[in-house]
Amino acid sequence: MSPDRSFDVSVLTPPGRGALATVVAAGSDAAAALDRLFRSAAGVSMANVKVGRISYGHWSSQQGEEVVVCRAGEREFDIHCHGGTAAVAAIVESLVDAGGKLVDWRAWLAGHAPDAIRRAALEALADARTERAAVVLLDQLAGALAHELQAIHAELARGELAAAASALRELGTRASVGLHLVTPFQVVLAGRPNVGKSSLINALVGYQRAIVFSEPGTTRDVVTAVTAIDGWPVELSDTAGLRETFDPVEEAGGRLARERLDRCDLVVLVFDASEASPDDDRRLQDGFPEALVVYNKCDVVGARALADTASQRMTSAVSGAGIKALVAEIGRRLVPTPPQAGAGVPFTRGQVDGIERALAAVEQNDAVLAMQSLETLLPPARDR
Ligand SMILES: Nc1nc2c(ncn2[C@@H]2O[C@H](COP(=O)(O)OP(=O)(O)OP(=O)(O)O)[C@@H](O)[C@H]2O)c(=O)[nH]1
Ligand SMILES: [Mg+2]
Repeated sequence: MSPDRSFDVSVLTPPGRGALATVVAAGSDAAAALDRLFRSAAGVSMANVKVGRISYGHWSSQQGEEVVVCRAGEREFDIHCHGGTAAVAAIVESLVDAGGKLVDWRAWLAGHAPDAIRRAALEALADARTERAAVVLLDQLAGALAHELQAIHAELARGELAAAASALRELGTRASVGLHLVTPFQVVLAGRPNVGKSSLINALVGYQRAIVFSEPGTTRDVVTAVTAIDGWPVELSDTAGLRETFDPVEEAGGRLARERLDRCDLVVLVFDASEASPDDDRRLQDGFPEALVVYNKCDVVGARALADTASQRMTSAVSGAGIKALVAEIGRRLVPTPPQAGAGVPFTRGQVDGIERALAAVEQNDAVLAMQSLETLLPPARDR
């Protein structure tokens, strides 16, 4: 809480439409301010409400605004009012007029979340893009990562370095999914012009995101669409066809495509099954040995009939054949081993770096340094 004011005010629910909103008032003078602004139906003073109990009543500055106030802590009150903007704005304004200091919710969290991991989990939850991502973050809010880190810390204290190293490595394997709970995985569709990249991205997201045309060189800019694959957030990028060209715009598109390809999590290389161009295909494949290869237009009469394997899929963006299997394969490539329910998952760069530093120290037989690295992530010993 800011030292120069008697209490802080923050809006805990996101802006925009909603049935309910929550405004928090916390600090030594919060109860007194609420007694001036809130008319409890039971006529009780907020100073006499037990922690954890609620009071129903009216907000005095807002004719007819019914609110429920919960005493969330000794000096902390949650005011549950109508959602939208007007009721929230009026309640915040009256609290500020009564001496409160309005603070942004992230700043509020920084001052009030019990520890760094839970604060980061709450922040990430506000930006979680899918239910599956939120479930993993809720596990971390409930202490999954903190418990695993504490267990490793205890192993180090007992000198069980091999067990600690293996547990740190296991946590490290979950970093990739953890870092993509808020920031989507980047999947880029690339290939020669006219093979059906834009048609495929449309088939993958289920609507007409990108322009499809029978002439090669249609897509110039990078066209993106955010979707969920197997419950994980994924940004698909459709790119300009890769070929030698004298058209400066198409050339610029090719450059943008290559930039995307350099920093993505998965390349999906699209080839045309109805056209034989094995030399070009091989050259592209050599450039992206890790890519998932897709032979599209398998519906065309006389198209190559190739084996459908984990590294090579047959699709038709027109008939939809193979699209489901392609989606499943992309999901498997991005998250080969999804974390079990309740597993600790590092989900910020700082957590992943701390775990990597601890592992490097253990590998140098330096248990003390490894423990110090973990302590930077854990709550202070007295709160554990
Ligand atoms: N028969 C058939 N035609 C397809 C399929 N996928 C795409 N096409 C057609 O192929 C042509 C090119 O499709 P696009 O999706 O624009 O291809 P692209 O790879 O994005 O092309 P550029 O943007 O020029 O690089 C269009 O006429 C599509 O209708 C498919 O699976 N089967
Ligand atoms: Mg295209």
